[in-house]
Amino acid sequence: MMGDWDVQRAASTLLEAEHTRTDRPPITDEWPELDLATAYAIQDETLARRLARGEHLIGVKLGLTSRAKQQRMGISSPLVAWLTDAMVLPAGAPVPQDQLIHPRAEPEIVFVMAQRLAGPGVTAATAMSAVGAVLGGVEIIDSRYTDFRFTLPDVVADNASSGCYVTGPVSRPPTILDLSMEAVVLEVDGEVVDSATGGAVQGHPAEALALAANALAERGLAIEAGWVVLTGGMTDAVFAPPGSRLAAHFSTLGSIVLSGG
Ligand code: OOG
Ligand code: MG
Repeated sequence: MMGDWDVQRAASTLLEAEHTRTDRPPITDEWPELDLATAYAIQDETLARRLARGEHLIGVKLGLTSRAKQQRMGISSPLVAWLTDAMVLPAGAPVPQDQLIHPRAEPEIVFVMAQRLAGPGVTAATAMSAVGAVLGGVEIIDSRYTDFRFTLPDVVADNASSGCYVTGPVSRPPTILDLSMEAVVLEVDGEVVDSATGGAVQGHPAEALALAANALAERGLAIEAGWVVLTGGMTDAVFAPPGSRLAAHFSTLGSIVLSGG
């Protein structure tokens, strides 16, 4: 059985699970030798297939950049994954439950790039100088794996549990904010369930951006001008069931209110 797995089959399996909204066991249960380089090849193959069906590449997302996320998932290493235009949730739209398996919501700091950013050797300071705007965001993650149980290669192959994301109403130039101090309070049905500051994300979200640029450079890639970068969940993710009402209140980047559908 396990000898049957390869990049093509894994990509087909994950995209099919997404399309049919059917969760499944981690691929490494059957393919324990799956390594990180092969997992990124699977991620890239799923991107190629998304683009072949007409989606457009619009940026990257980081995953597992905060201790809250790393502890929950039991994985201490950050990762990068792809964003396409099909993953954009318009402001005010409910969580698209009919397209997702078991969505969870997490607040993130979002960058829009003014300039191309290519590693290696990118620091937080050089990363920040390539940013055009900063926004608050909420990512709706949706693992294809049952109960969000996975290893690092599994979640890399699964495009870091990508679902969709919404950005907030306020866009600021990066220079006027101390992003390590930017706070977010996460509410479900009017009750505060979690809070964090930007410092939770690798000490500063710009560190996460630098990390992404340097990680992509190892694969001969760069962060392009105009791209969106989700820097990773600041808090643990919360379930977003139908009928719930989620809110992420940022200290200077405004509030995002989201109906669970
Ligand atoms: C992996 C996705 C991680 C983040 O911001 O940490 C991610 C997961 O938690 O399922 O998007
Ligand atoms: Mg995320």
